[in-house]
Amino acid sequence: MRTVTNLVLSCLLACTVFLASGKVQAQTWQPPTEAARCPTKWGANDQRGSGNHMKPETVLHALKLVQTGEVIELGQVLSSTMPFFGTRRFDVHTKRTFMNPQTNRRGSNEELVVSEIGQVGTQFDGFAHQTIGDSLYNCFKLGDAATRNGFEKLGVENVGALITRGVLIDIAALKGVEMLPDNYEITVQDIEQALARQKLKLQPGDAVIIHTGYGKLWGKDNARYVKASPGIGVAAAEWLAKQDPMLVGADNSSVEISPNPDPKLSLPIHQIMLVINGIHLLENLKLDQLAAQRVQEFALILQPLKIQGGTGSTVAPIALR
Ligand code: UVW
Repeated sequence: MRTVTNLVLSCLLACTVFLASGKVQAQTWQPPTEAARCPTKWGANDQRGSGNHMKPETVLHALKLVQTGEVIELGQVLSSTMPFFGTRRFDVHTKRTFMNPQTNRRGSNEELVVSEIGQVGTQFDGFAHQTIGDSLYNCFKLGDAATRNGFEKLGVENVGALITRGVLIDIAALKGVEMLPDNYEITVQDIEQALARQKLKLQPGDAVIIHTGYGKLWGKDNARYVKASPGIGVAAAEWLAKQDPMLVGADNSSVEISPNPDPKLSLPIHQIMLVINGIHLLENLKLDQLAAQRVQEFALILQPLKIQGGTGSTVAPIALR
């Protein structure tokens, strides 16, 4: 009964919004209530979400795809000249050579990096990264999880190594372009057509990697790269979440279409994936080589930095084939 009431309430909220003008305007998406999304399918108090797919069988299944031994790097180089979202930064201050006084003349070099290390470069989003109001994945409350020293729940240090089958879904190739237009919304039909064209089917636990071509702008037109981007819309995200992946990644800043075509929404796919379904996101991937060589099925390997209580981590994933 409670579920039916929630459904009706969500629908009423989702379907209509009354504007000051008195006109009714369709609203495209509304976050579900806590009762409708918690506990998640992984169980009350679960903090691993799609990371629960990591099992020895998952690793062996992925490694069966390794035929040539070729390693393709999917991480962008970290530098102060990469595109940044908002006030994020990455500054390297080289601490110049310290020459030790001993007779063997051992010189020592190191650097101080000033950065928002969880959320720059090719980055992995953990579940502490996003909320719906004051509520995180599995309805953990911000007030119970967040401290000045990091998150006591859902911290990225708990994710560990992820090794799984990676599937490149090449939407740019499907459309016959090098790069999708800035505000192109990737639809369910696009994904289904691309998979059919590539003769591939998604499996639970996959790393779903979407090639938009937008990564071509990285380091060349940073302003354009962060201003907008083609990516999956709400319908495609909900469809992908039903396929039960370990993560969804792309060669753009936020995986999703940005800004959202509905101006009332701010990055709803972040909420759909991270908060509602507990599926990790992988942003700013370097996919040019995978796409050029048509490597569409491979073993994906990554491990987020063990930042205690962190919301995410810069990462350097690799594809093995
Ligand atoms: C964007 O930068 C748009 O997303 P995130 O906060 O996940 O990095």
